[in-house]
Amino acid sequence: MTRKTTRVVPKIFAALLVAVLIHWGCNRSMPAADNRLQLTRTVVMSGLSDPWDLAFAPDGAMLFTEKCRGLSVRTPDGAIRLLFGTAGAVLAADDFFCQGQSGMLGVALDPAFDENRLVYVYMASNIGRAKTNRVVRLEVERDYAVVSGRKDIVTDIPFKQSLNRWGGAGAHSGGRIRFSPFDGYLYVTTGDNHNGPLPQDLSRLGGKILRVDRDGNAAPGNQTPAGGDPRIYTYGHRNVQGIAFHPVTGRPFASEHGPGHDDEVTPLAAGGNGGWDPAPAKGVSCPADYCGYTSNKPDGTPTPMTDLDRFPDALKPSWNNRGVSEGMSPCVFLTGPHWKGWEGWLAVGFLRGARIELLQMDAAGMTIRTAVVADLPEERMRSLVPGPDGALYVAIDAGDIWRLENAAQ
Ligand SMILES: [Ca+2]
Repeated sequence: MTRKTTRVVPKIFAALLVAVLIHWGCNRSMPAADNRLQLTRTVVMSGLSDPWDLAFAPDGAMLFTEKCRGLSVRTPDGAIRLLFGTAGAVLAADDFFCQGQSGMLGVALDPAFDENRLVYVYMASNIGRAKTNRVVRLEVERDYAVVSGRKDIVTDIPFKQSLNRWGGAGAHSGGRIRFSPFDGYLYVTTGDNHNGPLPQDLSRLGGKILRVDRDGNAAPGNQTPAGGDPRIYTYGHRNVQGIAFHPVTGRPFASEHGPGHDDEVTPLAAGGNGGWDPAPAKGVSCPADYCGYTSNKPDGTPTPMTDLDRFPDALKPSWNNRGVSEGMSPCVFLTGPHWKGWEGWLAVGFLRGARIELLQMDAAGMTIRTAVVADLPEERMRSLVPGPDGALYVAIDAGDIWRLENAAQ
């Protein structure tokens, strides 16, 4: 009996130890059960046509873009007015058009909007021989009844002119525009147009993040590599859909579509290379000279979103969506004490992935923990913008604008 007990006790102890280790391991590798942010959702508007972006004025007005229609406002009294774009707008734009992923995309208000009434949009234009994406500045009267003073401040952002093996015209245009509350300059995200050499070509503005002043001139401190267009802040990007500024450090972060692998969130630095280079290496051939969905290397490995072999000093991503691509779209930091334990997390929207994910970062900007916004309808999340009331506003492709409020308040 004694001998039997001495054999059993170590076995029980070993089994308990294994159970404890498995439990500890699971807790370390799997999201905790509370890793979900519960928010209260209200539908603010519905029936819109491909809403793409939002901006709030100090008076409470909400400006919003619809890709094929233009820029509109919902005034504080609830009236809705088409301000700029298609026929019937307060200011019509004959050159405005939509095609593929392009049209009336980002919108931003000047940091001094209350005084100067300047609004900026990113739109497709057919002025001139080749179609372009451009940043257009407008002046909107205080009653939103008059729009004037159109000035196209960045006129030479490349546009994919025609269909090729990889997709239709108007693909990969980028299109988010945001003023940094830290340096006051306008950041403009662009796309690679399914064009192999474009992201690493420092003479052209596709596959870049630009940083300009309110007249479209290069901002000081861009540190563009010698000989490059001085408006370029970072280069080597694929199709940047979101840009946000860390609430403490002011550092800009970009969110970017991957090509079937590796959607990326990347902390940026002036003059940095995002490491995307879909041009074929010597001896490699790709349809339409674009290797974005295949391999740019002789060894046949997929073209990486951040190619540290070609560019050892490339900007390192903070997060790569677990090696998959789900149409990562906008991003914004949650700011303000009402977000409680979630204050300072980055909210990231997904199109095909149809969710809002939350990233917690360390001091270096690397993601250390993720969570999701719980119980949202599975919709394509196109725009995430904080409102003046502290809530998070969301535009979805299906035509709604939602207001999300922290239920734990
Ligand atoms: Ca990259």
